[in-house]
This record gives sequence, C-alpha cells and structure tokens, in this order.
Amino acid sequence: MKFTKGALVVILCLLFYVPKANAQNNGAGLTIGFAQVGSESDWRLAFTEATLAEAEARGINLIFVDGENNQEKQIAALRSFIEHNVDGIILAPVVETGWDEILLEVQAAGIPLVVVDRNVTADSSLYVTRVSSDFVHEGRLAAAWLAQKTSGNCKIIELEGTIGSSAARDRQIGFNEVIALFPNMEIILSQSGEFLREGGQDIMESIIQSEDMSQICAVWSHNDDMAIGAIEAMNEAGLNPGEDILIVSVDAIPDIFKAMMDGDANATVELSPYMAAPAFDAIGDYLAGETLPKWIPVPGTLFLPDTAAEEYAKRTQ
Ligand code: GZL
Repeated sequence: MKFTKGALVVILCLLFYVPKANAQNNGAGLTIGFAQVGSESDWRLAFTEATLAEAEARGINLIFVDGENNQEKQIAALRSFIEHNVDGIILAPVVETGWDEILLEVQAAGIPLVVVDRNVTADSSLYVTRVSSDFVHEGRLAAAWLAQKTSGNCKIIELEGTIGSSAARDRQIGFNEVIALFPNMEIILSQSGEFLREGGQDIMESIIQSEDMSQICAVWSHNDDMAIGAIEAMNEAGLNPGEDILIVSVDAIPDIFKAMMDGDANATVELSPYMAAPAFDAIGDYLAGETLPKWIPVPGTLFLPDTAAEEYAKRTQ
C-alpha cells in the first residue's frame, strides 16, 4: 500500500502526539500554579491543606503561593506562573474586581485557568470554569434556620466577611432576601471583621460597650472564625451566646462544632474545603480538548448541635 507524503505526515504526527493530560485527565504529571487568598481562617487553612494533599495524591507538581489577602501578591503570582510556563493555574481570588488584565495575559500565554471559591467580575471567557459553593444559598439557609428558630422575630448583628469579596456580598444578599419576608426580623448593625477571628472579637467587644445587648436576639456571621471571636467576647462579658443570643455562621470548621458542644453556637452552613479534585479534573479535561460548564457547584448543608460531637470527631481525627 502506497501512502501519499501528506498521509505519512499525518500518521507520523499521530504516532508522536502526546496529549498534555493523561488518559484519566486527572492532571497527573502536570505542573499547576495555585494562587491562594491567604490563611485568614481555619476554613482557608483546611482548603489549602486539602489541595496540597490532592495534588500529591495525583502526582501533580503544585506551585503554591499564599496571597496574604493581597490582590497585588496574587497577580504577581499569576505572572510568575506564566514565566514558569505552567500547564494550568488555579486562582482563589481575594476580591471580585481587578482581574481582567492579568487573566488576558494568562489566556494569551495559552494557560488554562480555573477560578475556585470566590468569584471574579471578569468575563467568563477568560477562565475555563469556576468551582465553588453557592454563597447566596448559604445566606438563605442561615436566615431560614434563624426565622424558624425565632418565629420570625429577631434583631440581628451581622459580622461581614472581606469587603469586595463575592462570598461576603452574596451571603448578605441571600440572608437579606429571606429576612425581608419577616417584618420583625431586622439587622440592626453590620460590620466587616474581614473573615478573621480577631475581627469578630473586636467588633463584638465594641458592640457590647455601645449597645443594649438585651435587645439582640442573634449574631449572623459570614464565617465561623468571626463567630468564634464574637463568642469569646460575649463569654468574657458574662453574656450567654448560644442561649440568650443565637449564633449562626458558615464554613462548618471543627471549632464551631466544639462551640456547639459547649452550648455557645447554634447553626453552621457547611462549606466544603475539597474543591481541588474538580479543579484539577477541569484542567485535565480542558487540556484533553473537552468543553466544560462555566460553573461546577460544590454543595453544603446545615449543621446543628444535635450532630456536633459526631461532626467534630469526623473533622479532627
Ligand atoms: C467562602 C470563602 C470564605 C470562607 C472564610 O467560600 O471565600 O473565605 O467562608 C474564608 O472562612 O476567609
């Protein structure tokens, strides 16, 4: 059988074509850059730890950069990944805006980028997909629990997360949507503790000095770390968190279950720290030529004190 020159070229190309991703498209053997927000909360630390472990388990060479809650440091990390000519990038953006220019540079370098956790306002054509929970749903879930717990009658203090982050904004949107259905539910004071434990404690210490706490029915916190800081401040002031003042938050970190076991907290909405597997799969699938949806949701449910001991044990063993 005679082959034309063109046919021979095609056959040779097919023989020597090595797809960047392996057959399972799980990212094995790839070099991936990970620009993390920082280490501001126990959930963030758990997310980092789970991502490093997942990369090791898959044989992925992960270049990790802690953004120290600083967008400029994250942007510098993305530029260093381009210089490294990594196979893929995972970005956990600290805030929503200011990413268009660097995402265009990453795209021009031909490097697939996956957004994880918080969102960006940049056009979705600039990233492969986003892996995250639904922050609006988390806020709705927290408010729905509080409404049924208080029969729709509650004056609330809100501890907001990082200003400019989609997590803080969307949790607030979801929570406010639900309490708007109850005329006697009202947020009387809202302040950002930047998702930090000491942020929640500082805010609560100052509120205890300035407000009549007997009017306060609940603290709604955008994450467990700020809730735990607020609980510390209330206990030091002789108040009774978990009883006189209900505590509802998000993340489901081990310490919030410990607080529930101590009678100091009442409800938390789970945020899974396990987002690396779908993110690595997305990069592998993209490099294998597959098209992905622009959002890969990570579900979370509501936890109450009745399962706190079991959940605490599960998360600390
Ligand atoms: C939300 C995530 C938040 C966590 C906080 O997905 O971005 O950031 O709820 C963390 O604990 O600081």
